[in-house]
Amino acid sequence: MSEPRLVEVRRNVLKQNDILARALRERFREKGVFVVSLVSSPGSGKTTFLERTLTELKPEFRVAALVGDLATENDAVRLARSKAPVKQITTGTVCHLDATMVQNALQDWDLGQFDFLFIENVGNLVCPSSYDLGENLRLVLMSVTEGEDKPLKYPTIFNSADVAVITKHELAPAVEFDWETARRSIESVRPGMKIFRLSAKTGEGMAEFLAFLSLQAREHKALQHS
Ligand SMILES: Nc1nc2c(ncn2[C@@H]2O[C@H](COP(=O)(O)OP(=O)(O)OP(=O)(O)O)[C@@H](O)[C@H]2O)c(=O)[nH]1
Ligand SMILES: [Mg+2]
Repeated sequence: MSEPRLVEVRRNVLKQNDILARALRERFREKGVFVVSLVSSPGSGKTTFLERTLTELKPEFRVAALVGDLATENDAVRLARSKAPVKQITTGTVCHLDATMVQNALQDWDLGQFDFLFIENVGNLVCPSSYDLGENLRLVLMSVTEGEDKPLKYPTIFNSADVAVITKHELAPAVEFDWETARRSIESVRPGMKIFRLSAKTGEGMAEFLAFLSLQAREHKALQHS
């Protein structure tokens, strides 16, 4: 395919995705579910963080999760330990989730039963950035073991997200992670972006994040009823 033709095909695909994502967002609004997606490079700790989030929210909120990977049901099995409803989306060769995959996965779920729906994207710092999934909040995770400059090298994913979460915080001293440099990297691509530092292993920083999330969901609901 020639270059202009490729660009045109890609534009049409993205346009279709945006139309469907808009419909999904409207459906989420009608059903009163707050939808949070997670993007990051492979292995940053999305599933570990999400399993802990589901487990900690579950006594108070009705939660569910979708998780995307090219292959295996491994992450769905891990997330299901929280006892929340979980569905794996296997994308085959595709390096991101899209709105159609999310819509199909939700077909037999009554969204009115949930307060929060989480969507863990395929681990990739490039592909997921262009695909709106109809979510209300997008989190970009970055682990301390990846280095402080990832936001500078992959600005698009940080620009497509609302909040940054620095994971594996308890490992920071071992890998000489420089928090101030990381903060400046994020700030330079996304000024004012809210950043959390936490460890899903030790639980440090989780309470602050969960309080923020509940507040976001409450404010979102209040806005819709005003
Ligand atoms: N020390 C430490 N290890 C962590 C933490 N969070 C995750 N890990 C480890 O990091 C590895 C990858 O974690 P996952 O949760 O599978 O990462 P992921 O982002 O879901 O990976 P993909 O779905 O493959 O992209 C696992 O060995 C986890 O045990 C943390 O807070 N501290
Ligand atoms: Mg995972």
